[in-house]
Amino acid sequence: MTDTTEPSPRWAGLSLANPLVMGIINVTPDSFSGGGADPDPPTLIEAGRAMRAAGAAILDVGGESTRPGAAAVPPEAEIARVVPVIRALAGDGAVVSVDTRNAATMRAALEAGARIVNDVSGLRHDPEAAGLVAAAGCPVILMHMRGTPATMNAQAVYADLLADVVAELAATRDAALEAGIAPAAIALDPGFGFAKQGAQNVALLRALPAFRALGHPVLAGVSRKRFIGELAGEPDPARRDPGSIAAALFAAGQGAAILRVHDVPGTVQALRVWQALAAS
Ligand code: PMM
Repeated sequence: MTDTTEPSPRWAGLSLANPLVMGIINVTPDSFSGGGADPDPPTLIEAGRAMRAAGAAILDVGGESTRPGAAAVPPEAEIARVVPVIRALAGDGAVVSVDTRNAATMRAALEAGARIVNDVSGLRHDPEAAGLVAAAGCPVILMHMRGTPATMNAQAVYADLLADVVAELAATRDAALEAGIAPAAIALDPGFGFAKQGAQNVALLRALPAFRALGHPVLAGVSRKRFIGELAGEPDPARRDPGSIAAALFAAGQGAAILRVHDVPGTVQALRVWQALAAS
């Protein structure tokens, strides 16, 4: 009998046959979402282990808050925050991504065992970042935003929202390719909440297939974001997990390959039930 099944696509060595859950570990005292209120490394390492046990395929470790209006953190401070956590989790065998805009932090994180770079600036913030990722040959997540976390809210004005964001993200991707990064290493992210206001996030989430059409796995990071709070009528970010899970399932239905979330057990359980019900 001929096997007609296509091999499932892979990214970062992970099968994309089913949506992957990425657990958020913020080693910051000031994350907007409340997920990183305690920057104590042993606590965060335990939290990361629990996320992995609950089904997270990737652990995303960041040391700089990117909430609207946040001030930049110097790379030395960022490295001191993330490296102990990355070293411990990667030492367990976890697939760890480092959430940073700084080449020095990327380098230190990769040396500590991180396997993926997640850059909210799409490798545009630090002129050395693209070359570093190309030389490392590691997978990279390129996110769309305008400006910096300090300035992005004022830049959420688009002539044609979807066309503009897709074109700007495609240009970011093209710059990465020109720097020598392999197409298969790249995942793309529309950047929910980054230079986008409430309804713009909803429109982009509904239009996720237009991002998939760029030819890379798509990551959706909607967890606890302000637009979830607006849709749910929930001002407290730490109480937005049910709404975040609803949005994550919707993103999965729109073809998102990776879901970046705070509530790993809740999202994994919801995905399992949704997939079992949808299976024919
Ligand atoms: N959001 C935040 C930080 N890093 N990275 C990617 N790729 N996509 C995102 O949407 C994203 C990110 C901000 O959220 P947090 O403070 O809860 O981590």
